[in-house]
Parts: sequence; C-alpha cells; structure tokens
Amino acid sequence: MGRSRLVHPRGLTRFSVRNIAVLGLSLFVLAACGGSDPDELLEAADLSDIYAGSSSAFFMDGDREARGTITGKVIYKGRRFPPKVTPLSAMKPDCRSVLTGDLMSEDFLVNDNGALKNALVWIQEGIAGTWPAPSEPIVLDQKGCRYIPHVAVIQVGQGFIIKNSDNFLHNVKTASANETMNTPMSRPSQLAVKRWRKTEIGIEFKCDVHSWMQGWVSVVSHPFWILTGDDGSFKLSVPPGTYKVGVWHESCQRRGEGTLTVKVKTGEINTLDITMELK
Ligand SMILES: [Cu+2]
Repeated sequence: MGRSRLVHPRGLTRFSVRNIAVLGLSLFVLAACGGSDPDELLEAADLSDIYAGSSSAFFMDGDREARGTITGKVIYKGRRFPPKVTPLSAMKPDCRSVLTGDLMSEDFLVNDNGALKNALVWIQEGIAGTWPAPSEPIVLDQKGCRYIPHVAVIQVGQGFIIKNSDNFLHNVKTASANETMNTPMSRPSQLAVKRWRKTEIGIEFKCDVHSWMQGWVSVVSHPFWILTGDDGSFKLSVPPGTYKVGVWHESCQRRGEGTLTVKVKTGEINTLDITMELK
C-alpha cells in the first residue's frame, strides 16, 4: 500500500503578500471568441497535439497597462510519499500492448524543494464582467492507460472533447453538477464532445476497466487561472481589483485558515507563497 491520507493539524496561514511595482511587464495575448457547434469544435481541435495541462491563463485582451500580476509558488510541507506504482506485469494485455514500463501515479507530484505540481490557482471571487470562452476546445485523452492531461481546466461554455487514443476499451466515469457520465469508449474515432456550463472545481474522472486511471477537470468562468508547473510556480495577469484567490489540488489542501485575498494595482506584482498539506 502506498501513502495514507494523513490529516495534518492545522497551522497558521503561511503566506505572504508583498507588492513590488514593476514596469514593462511581458504579457501574452490569447484570442478569445465564442465557438458554436460540435463540428466546429472538432475542427478547432488539433487532436494530435494534446493540451499539456500546465499552460496558464496568463491572459491579456490587449490592454496591458491596466493589469497587475499575482505570482508565487505552491509549496507542500509535510511527509513525502513516493508515487504509487502500477506494475506493467499486473496489467492485462490491453495496456501492456501500449506501455513499455510501469505507470506512476500523478496525484502527488512534489519536487525536492517541496514545489507542488498541478495545483490550480484561480481567481475565486472578484472578477467583473463576462469572459468569452476560448474557441479552441480542451481535449482530455485516454492514452496509454492514463488520462492526458492528468489535470485540465476548461472555461464555462468552452468546447471539451473526451477521446480515446487507445485501440481498446476505456470507460469514462464521472459525476458532477455538470454531467454524470458512464460511457464506454473503445476506439480512437469515438469522441465525446461537451460544452459544460457550470463552474465547478475538481471533477474526478475514473475508468472502470483500469482502476488506477484518474483525471481531474475544473470548470471556471473566466481565464484567470493557472496550473502550477514542476517548480510549483504560478503567475496570473489580472485587472486591478481585490480578489479572493482559490487554490485546489487533488491530494492537498491549503494550510491554515482564512482566505487568500489580494489587492491588485496596475503594474504591480503581488507575490503569494502558498503552503499546502495533505488532505
Ligand atoms: Cu481505462
């Protein structure tokens, strides 16, 4: 058996906010416009290039002067556990036919410095206005007997395509406010095309055929979110305002009580160091 889910005693909230005025922020621009029907979604999706799951909504609409930055790191504090291993030798011929080695769990990816990967940092409250969903859909693939990406984020109304790149049966199972699914998918040409409408954080996907398969999808109402990368870092470019910042991770929770509230001014960088512990 791998690690257990220890509940750690709650400590003090360990994060700090400091404001550093900066000029000349380098910002990316992402186009945003509404999509329409499933055929258009499929056309917009490059199914050979699966969304990596770690890209950000470091989002700009062209008005770069009217933004501030929220940046920082998500750090895990506590006992370390190795990934859970599903040995190749314990798998049935279906997965053995596409894998060359054991599968490692991705639910708790922490580096030597405590950086926690795949934490979702998003603006939970305070974003004004309506933000059109990107026209390009998000793709959740069942490939090599795992979900790729392991963690995905979609915007309300954005196209969401579930596909199976393996030439054998997976069964997509999920239950949430958006949809309950129990859908066998047995060939690469089979797609499930969605456009979910409700904000929801941490929707679990499982496969009945392969017990270790697990993926997570969150639905947010705007583009101000990011998944932490290998170094646990995050960076959001947001309009000036006062925001409640949310942090979610499938295996960890934020340490301490209270909310992460940040007042963002134009051109300033606000640094949040967020400490997590096991759930
Ligand atoms: Cu499966």
